[in-house]
Amino acid sequence: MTIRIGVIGTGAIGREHIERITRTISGAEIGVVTDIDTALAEKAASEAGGARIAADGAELTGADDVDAVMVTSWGPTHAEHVLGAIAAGKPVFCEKPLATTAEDCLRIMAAEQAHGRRLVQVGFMRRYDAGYRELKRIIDDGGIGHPLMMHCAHRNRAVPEAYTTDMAVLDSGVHEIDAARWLLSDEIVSTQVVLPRSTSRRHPHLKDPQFFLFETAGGVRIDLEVFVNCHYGYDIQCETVGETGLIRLPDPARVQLRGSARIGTAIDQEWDDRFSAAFDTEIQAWVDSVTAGTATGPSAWDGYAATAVASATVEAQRTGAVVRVEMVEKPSFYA
Ligand code: NAD
Ligand code: ISE
Repeated sequence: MTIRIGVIGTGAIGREHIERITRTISGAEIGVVTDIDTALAEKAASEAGGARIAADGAELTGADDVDAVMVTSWGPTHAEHVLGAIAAGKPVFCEKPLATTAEDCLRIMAAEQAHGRRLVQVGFMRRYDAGYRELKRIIDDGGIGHPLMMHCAHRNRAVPEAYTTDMAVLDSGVHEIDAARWLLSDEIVSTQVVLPRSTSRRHPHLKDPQFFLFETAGGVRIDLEVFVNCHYGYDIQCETVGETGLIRLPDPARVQLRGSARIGTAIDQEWDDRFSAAFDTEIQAWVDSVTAGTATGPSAWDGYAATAVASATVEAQRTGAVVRVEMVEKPSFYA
């Protein structure tokens, strides 16, 4: 059986996912696409081998020739499209964030629970990266004893002028928020922001880099550096210190070059190079789960928790205070 996927939003990541569904993974094809930019929709439709173009997200989610929906539009539009897919009873993969407010995430969770079975997967692809998976396995197996501290860094080479100070957590750091919750099987309960001197290489309105300090319900402390104009490449670090050991996310395997009196390896330049294999695994797992009829990946609860922590962190950026993360109790539906 081939799943016919409808894609809402054919910008950067939408087109990458369309390409991997068309060329790399099995069990699915792109049936329909839509974008408010019709030229982009047309380009994507042709790259997908002649997909149909829907007028908008509402038409696409309700269409008979769409079995499952992929939402890769701008964050503020995600809730509307995910709710549309749930109303149509269709599985939906939504790129991060699930929604830009915790209230919208709660509306999505309520709709999914009313439907009676899980339909939503959120695009936290770190969970499909081989290195992160090994960290998770070792922590779960007790390989470092009880985790005590986690040190993370999220560095982008550069960002466009439209990137704002709050995006350091809403757009970038949200990946580490999800990864930390998942690795530690714990929820983040408080958040704080510390601002070092800013780099001269940023756009003037932006505070960059930033430090975030999180605390989990179990008492683990997590520090996260987000530095989105680090200049040298795309660099993701994660180290967890436990009672009996320490584990560190490996850098991607690269051939070592010796020459000119130096030893060196290449550094990825962009997120889609660093995580291309994880994206392939993620989307294949989603397609397989749609075929099997059982959602398996990061859930609407995970999307809600990440948005709740990220929103509290934006408040911490604004106020300079340590902010408690307000979350509802986890419904048994998401156990
Ligand atoms: P983008 O601006 O390149 O593409 C978004 C597209 O959505 C645009 O073409 C825009 O015209 C279209 N669009 C916006 N609102 C729409 C609507 N209501 N209906 C139809 N089309 C609409 O952005 P992007 O970089 O592709 O990011 C898209 C989403 O993917 C964001 O939520 C972003 O956070 C997420 N993302 C995730 C990762 C990751 O590492 N997992 C990486 C990049 C982007
Ligand atoms: C982007 O939206 C992503 O999700 C990337 O994974 C991240 O590294 C980048 O900082 C974000 O802007």
